[in-house]
Amino acid sequence: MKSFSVLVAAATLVAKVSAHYTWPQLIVGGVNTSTWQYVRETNNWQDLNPLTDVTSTDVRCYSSLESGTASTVTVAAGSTVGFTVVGNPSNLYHDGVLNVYMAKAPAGTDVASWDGSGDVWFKVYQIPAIADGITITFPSTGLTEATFPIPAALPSGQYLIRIEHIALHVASSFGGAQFYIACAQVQVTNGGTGTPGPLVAFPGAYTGNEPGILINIYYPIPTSYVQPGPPVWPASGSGSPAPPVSSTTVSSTKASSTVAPPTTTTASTTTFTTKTTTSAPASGTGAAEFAQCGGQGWAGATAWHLPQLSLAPFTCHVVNGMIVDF
Ligand SMILES: [Cu+2]
Repeated sequence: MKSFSVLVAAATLVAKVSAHYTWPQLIVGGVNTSTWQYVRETNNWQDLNPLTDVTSTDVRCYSSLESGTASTVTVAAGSTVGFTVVGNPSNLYHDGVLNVYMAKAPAGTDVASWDGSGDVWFKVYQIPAIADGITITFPSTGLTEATFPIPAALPSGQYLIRIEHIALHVASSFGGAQFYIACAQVQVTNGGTGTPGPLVAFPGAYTGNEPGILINIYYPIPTSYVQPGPPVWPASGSGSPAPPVSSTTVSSTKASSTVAPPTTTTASTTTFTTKTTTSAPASGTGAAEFAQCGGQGWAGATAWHLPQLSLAPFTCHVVNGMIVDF
């Protein structure tokens, strides 16, 4: 109980910390470009809050409240680009999954003034969760950036690149999943002759009831995971992490160099602490929202959560020894 008192005291001190994130910088040629230079400034550029309504037009680029002054940068088909995470802390610290979509601006339309409407979006990259029947893990958790190839077969032209991290730590009720979204504007050169697809619309691609969006990732532990959205285009060797069972069929060096999620960019400045004490949930006291973090039923290695006892909208995390993101 002594450690529980310390826990509450620490929580009180930092209860106002907003611990979310966004994607302000495009990575081109291995270099971070300036904040909101090629990425459309998102509504959450200041508060970092997620989008939770997948039927909103903002599920497209999350930029309805901003002025849309981003420039368009030239990138070659087949080259690697990415987005840098900025937040508090600056990494994808929520357990979740990642998708990257692209959409081609209609002929004659400047991508800088295009809204991305219609069935125009195709997926080029994803980092799903991995459920092996015993545990579920989230390879995107902790990344400070997400990089991926522009498909070599992609025709030249102007495109939006839409990245999303779908945080699933409180996704067990409808609307609980948190979408961290941004769109960049690119001019693709040296393109191929492929036909991207399947094509989806935003909003439209998700209802919020998908098994990979409306999901309790803690209890019972999911024995499988279905990544939201269409399959990655092109179908193979395009940047989607290969399931372990099929990795032996991926034999080309090109494929093996592009299928794995980045491993060299995991968070190095943030220490997630595993809860080691156990406290019964408090009831009828002001500590209830903290007591939900008592550790019962959760033994995760990177953070601790108790969504089955969650007092929405409170969730529990320990970052650098402090509790954040209530
Ligand atoms: Cu958050």
